[in-house]
Amino acid sequence: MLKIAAISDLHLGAKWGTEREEDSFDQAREAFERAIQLGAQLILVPGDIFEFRIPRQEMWAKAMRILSLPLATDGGEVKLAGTIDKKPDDISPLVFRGIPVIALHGNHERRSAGLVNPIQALESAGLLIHLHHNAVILETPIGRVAIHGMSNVPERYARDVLNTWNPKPVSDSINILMLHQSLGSYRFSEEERPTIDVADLPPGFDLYVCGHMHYHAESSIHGRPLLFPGSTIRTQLLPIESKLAKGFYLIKMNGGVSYEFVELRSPRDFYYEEKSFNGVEIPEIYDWIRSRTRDLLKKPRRNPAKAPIIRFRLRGTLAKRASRSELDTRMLEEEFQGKAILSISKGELTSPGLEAKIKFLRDLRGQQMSLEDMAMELLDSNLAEIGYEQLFDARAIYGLLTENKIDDAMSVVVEIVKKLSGYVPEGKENDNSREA
Ligand SMILES: [Mn+2]
Repeated sequence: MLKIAAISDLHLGAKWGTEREEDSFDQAREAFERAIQLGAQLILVPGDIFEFRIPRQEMWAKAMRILSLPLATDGGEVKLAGTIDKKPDDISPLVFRGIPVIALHGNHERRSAGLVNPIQALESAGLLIHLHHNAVILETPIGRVAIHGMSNVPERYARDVLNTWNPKPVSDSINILMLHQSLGSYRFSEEERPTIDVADLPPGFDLYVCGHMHYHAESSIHGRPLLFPGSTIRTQLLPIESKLAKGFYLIKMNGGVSYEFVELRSPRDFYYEEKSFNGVEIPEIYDWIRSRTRDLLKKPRRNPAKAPIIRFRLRGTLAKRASRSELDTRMLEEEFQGKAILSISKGELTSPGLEAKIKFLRDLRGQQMSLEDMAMELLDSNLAEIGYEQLFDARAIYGLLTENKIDDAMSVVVEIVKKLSGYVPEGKENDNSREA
């Protein structure tokens, strides 16, 4: 039997400089340690080991400690038997001293041709084998196993690149195909437009493993399993991530292929709360978030050692005079510091007054007016909004000002001010009107 761990999207260094900066490392370490404890003889990492294409030295140091764990474990059950389109000299013999790790670079690590990406740097250190449009053939206790890998390419080229590469299963071997792309409906986000569909994956492989998507999923294609291990860290805070555990796949090959999902214990608990308001005042939102957070904190926890993440997605409408910018999410975040990590999305809250104003501005722009006319329309609309009673003939004054007749405009204003203040020229004074 051969046991293979498929661990993906570790995103080491994600959330650096925040309360969550150790999370990616804690969870990656747990994944590697558990894979080793469970007897994995080979570890596959289909991309996004790092969050950044040029990680900080601090991240490198932590990452290399974790990635050296398999190397420091007694292995030697898997040997290199050959390569396809990969220079054997690129592979350090160190990789096979322990449990070999075979990795792709993901979209987070991708760099222009000619520049070294962090996965290639790790390969130089002998910590792993990097694949991109090539394959390694391994000698294992169950015979030969060929791992074929295509690292990440921009989605719009993915289909052409895959077709051009056109990987072929190696005969008399078990064949595994690894990618880091969105595949059809298995995509990283709704905005992505994948060009590869699951059905486009080339046939003849015994197992397909794909990184990039951040929640785990299992499917099949050409009658063989297709596994998406998902990320080990919470990054997107999608609703589905509040229901699915983080972890990795432990695959057993022995004639056939079987697998189980191993759940990690170190990820923070995650709650996703969505609420639609109707004409709500800002203090009511504060009260709701506070009481909901307190309720969630009373729930039994999977990981009591770390403060849970609570994402609030607020939608609907604010009260007429309220504005979204008045909603101080930072104040709430600080209020629960140490107890919960709040992530409050208010982008879908709208205020009716603001909406009307934006529509008005859009309409103005559509009318192709001169800048002056547009300014006048705006002034009229703003005056109407504050309930201005026609004391000034605003249009007349504005007209004078645009023609640079500042003195004329001033005398109109002075006349009105005189009237308002009850000013009467010298000599015509009336005693009663002077009391003020
Ligand atoms: Mn990723």
